[in-house]
Amino acid sequence: MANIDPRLFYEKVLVDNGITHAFGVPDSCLKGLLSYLYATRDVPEHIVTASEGAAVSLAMGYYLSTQKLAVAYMQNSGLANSLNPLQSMAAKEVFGIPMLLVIGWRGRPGEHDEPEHALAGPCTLDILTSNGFPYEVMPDSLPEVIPMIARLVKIAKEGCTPVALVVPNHRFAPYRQDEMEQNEKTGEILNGASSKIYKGLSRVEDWRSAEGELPLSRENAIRYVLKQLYPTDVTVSSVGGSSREIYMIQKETGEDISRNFLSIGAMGHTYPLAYGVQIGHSSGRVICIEGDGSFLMHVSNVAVLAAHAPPNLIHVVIHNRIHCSTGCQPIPINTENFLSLAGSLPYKQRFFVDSAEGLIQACEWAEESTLIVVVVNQSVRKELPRPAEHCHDLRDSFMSSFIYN
Ligand SMILES: Cc1ncc(C[n+]2csc(CCOP(=O)(O)OP(=O)(O)O)c2C)c(N)n1
Repeated sequence: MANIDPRLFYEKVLVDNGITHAFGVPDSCLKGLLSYLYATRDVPEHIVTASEGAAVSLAMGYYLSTQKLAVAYMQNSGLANSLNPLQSMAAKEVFGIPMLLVIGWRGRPGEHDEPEHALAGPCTLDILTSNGFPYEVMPDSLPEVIPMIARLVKIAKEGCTPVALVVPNHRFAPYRQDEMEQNEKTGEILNGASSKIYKGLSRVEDWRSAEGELPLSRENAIRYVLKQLYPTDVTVSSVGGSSREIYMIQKETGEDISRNFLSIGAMGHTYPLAYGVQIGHSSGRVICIEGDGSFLMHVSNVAVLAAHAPPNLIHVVIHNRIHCSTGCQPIPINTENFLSLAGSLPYKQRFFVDSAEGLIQACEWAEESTLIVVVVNQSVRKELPRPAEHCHDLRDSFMSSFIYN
């Protein structure tokens, strides 16, 4: 019962196995460990996300640019929230990204718990099994945990797969020195969101450059963004048309696709993924290119991450007002509300543009954590190619863009 010292767990179990970064949504079974992380680790070593999918996406992006495993932690009730990026991106059947899931196990069979855990608790191990994610249940002594994590990390690396440590209640001892330091850290994050507005390009009411038809299509907007890239930049793009257009344009122009990560799955998790890539990519910029439907799906994660995003992370959101890739169904929010929402997020710079000139200007002016919303028309080609390469090859060629220590 409550045996394992969180500091020793971090140092002897995680760090000794090469894991220094942890992202996630808090859970009471993990309380001791999380109090330790709050008190001793800053962004980006420790990032609290708005949902569990973002934690998985951060761990994925971080692995791509560092070749290192990160922890994605969560309560088992949040495992469902993380399944989309786990199944559609990280699984060995797709991109094959190793990471260590640390899952608090509420509602464990045989233990009394609250009613909301009555179904999720008994299903937890089955969910991991049915998804093929190897797991172990955490014992209550450090000497047993140390070889267990070494085993899991080996399986993760060799099998290119997420693995899980399932943590029953009362495994971690409390972390004693936490309270004051924890408050200080929270203050830092909340206060970190000062914003800088460029007149004429970023106010909601100023985004139109001229009356009439919107001049840019999604494809043209992407073409202009790609033209603004420096050789050291990489892109991370969202599911559907944006990624397929990037693929098409790079193939057409004979450009190397390896500096573009095409997220073929996990709608809504593009920005956390790009954020994770950025952690290991200080020598250039990371341009995240995302459709408005994807942006909207998990915008709370953007709200959390944009406040402390570094200057080299630029988020380009393409606002065509539809889910174009699935048959042009309208996104359920009008442009005014969409821009108000985007404008309220804690990036340091925000630009709303609808023309090539505006887009080029915004890319040039982006020098801090930046959002560029490009408002485009709805014209698209009838056919767009899909990547012909296997996802593992796309992953490996993207990973070859980074210098690993
Ligand atoms: C979790 C999830 N739900 C639904 C889909 C199906 N889907 C694929 S692309 C897409 C539309 C994306 O819209 P948006 O991000 O605006 O990009 P657009 O296609 O308009 O360029 C949808 C709904 C999905 N891939 N993943």
